[in-house]
Amino acid sequence: MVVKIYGTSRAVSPQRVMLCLLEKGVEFELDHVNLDTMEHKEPEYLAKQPFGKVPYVEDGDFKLYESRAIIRYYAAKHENSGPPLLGRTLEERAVVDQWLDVEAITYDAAVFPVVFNKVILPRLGVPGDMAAVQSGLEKLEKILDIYEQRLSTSKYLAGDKFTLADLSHVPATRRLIDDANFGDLFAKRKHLTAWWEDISGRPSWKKVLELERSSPPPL
Ligand SMILES: N[C@@H](CCC(=O)N[C@@H](CS)C(=O)NCC(=O)O)C(=O)O
Repeated sequence: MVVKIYGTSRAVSPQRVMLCLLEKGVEFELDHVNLDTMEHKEPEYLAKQPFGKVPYVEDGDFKLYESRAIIRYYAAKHENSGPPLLGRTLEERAVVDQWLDVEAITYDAAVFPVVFNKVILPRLGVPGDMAAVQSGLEKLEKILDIYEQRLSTSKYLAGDKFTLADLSHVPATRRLIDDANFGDLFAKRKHLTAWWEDISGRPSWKKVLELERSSPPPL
């Protein structure tokens, strides 16, 4: 059964799901949802994803939204193919969950206003709120100091293996570094830099970038 992902290969949250499926070797197809024409707020799409966000997936009769719930599901469903993205023991899994929550609740909350105001709004011809960018950057400095400390004693966030905890960071971090041009935040922290080079160098992420390049413009 081919997994159907509703969304766009240019958006961060669908990219998180594609990245996980590529790591696991799960076949998927993208059903393009045009965010520019607000297709995600149309009744037909809201009937699938009532919050009007992408991604939303259909896997036969099974339907799911929220990108982190989706990656947890597929990492568990395909635990024995591809890399073990959840951890093996109860404790390893708990640490993966801890860092997944840090990503969702703390990291993303700081990165999002930076990328939204510095990149997304200006692309739409709307001036971004530079105070929100500044505030996000100040929060990120503190957050990334903690990451640097963690990564000085651990190759990956949840231990010595690449897991969902690392994977979940990739799409938004790429926007922060490459699109918003805040690579300095990483460059000045050597362990963070090594981690980013490692996780963004994985073939799965290169494939997501290829899919992004071949997707219908814009967003
Ligand atoms: N927590 C949700 C966030 C989904 C989300 O915000 N998706 C963005 C694209 S990355 C979106 O749909 N934006 C359009 C909108 O919010 O109107 C998830 O992880 O799936």
